[in-house]
Amino acid sequence: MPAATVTQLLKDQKTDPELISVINVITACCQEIAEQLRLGALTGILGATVETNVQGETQKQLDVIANDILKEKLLALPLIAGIASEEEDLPVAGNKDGRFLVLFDPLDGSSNIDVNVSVGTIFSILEVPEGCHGGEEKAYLQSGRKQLAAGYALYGPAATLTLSTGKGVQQFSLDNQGSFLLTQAEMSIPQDTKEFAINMSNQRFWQPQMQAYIGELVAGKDGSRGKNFNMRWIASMVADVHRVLTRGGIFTYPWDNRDADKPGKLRLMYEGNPMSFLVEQAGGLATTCFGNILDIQPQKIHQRVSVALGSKNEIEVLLQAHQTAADSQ
Ligand code: P6P
Repeated sequence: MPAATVTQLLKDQKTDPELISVINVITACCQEIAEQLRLGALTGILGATVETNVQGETQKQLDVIANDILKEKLLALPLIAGIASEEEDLPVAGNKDGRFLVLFDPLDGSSNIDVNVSVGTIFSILEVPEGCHGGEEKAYLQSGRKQLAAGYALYGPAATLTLSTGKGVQQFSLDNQGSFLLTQAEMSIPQDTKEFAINMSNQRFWQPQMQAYIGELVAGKDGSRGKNFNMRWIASMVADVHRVLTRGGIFTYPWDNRDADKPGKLRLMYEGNPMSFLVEQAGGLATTCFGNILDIQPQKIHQRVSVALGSKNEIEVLLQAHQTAADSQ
């Protein structure tokens, strides 16, 4: 029996046909982005532009190309009321009678492109609230619990699509005819782990309880945990989170003590929320260390969030470290 396509899987799950149409457009965009990436060096589209985005980050040519592919194809769909992107200062209105809002990071981890390390596309789908339209920021300021679907494409040794509409997490692989075919029907995060992902060079900026927790992981058998841990850091959230979804672990980009208004580097609406949706659907936890990420009521479309997500039992150890610190204050 041939492996199911995205459409077949979603139909089997009795997904709203209009939501299937939106996901199919996103999937087609990811296929096109995968092709652009594969040929990048040959077509001269690697490297940076002279522009910076709203985040103050230098835009790679492929950031702009991926963003334009998603923006153009989604806004051409009458079902789309609007889009919001890491690469767009403001939301872009679509059809005034449209039903869906799509938020995306078109090429997450793009600093890795020029060194041929995995990057990805992250997306989140919301319904436009009654009385709102897709050109206004307030339409998008919904908690992560309101997501109808979320997922990412990972452009790695294989191009894969990981997706959830709230009925578990499924993974698809891109075949050589340009179709994503089902390769994992039910992704589930192991509850325990010996692997953690963090950028250790920021250690001096973490809160004391995070420094203590990570210190015990680094201490391994010689510390209170009594077992050795491994560290991984790809500096591409999609790749690090995909490893966690596949074999467990924790991924964290913690609170930064330097700026109370900038609680972390990652963006809530198109990184934190979609990834947290997937992680919870796969049996893991996703927290700021002070509350569930999916419960946050957003205030700004590009607002940042501190993130710790992954294996349930390990996240609970981290949360206990924060609770103990709070109790001692
Ligand atoms: P650092 C990529 O720029 C990104 O937004 C995530 O994909 C990744 O996890 C993180 O930033 C890497 O940040 O500070 O290690 O370069």
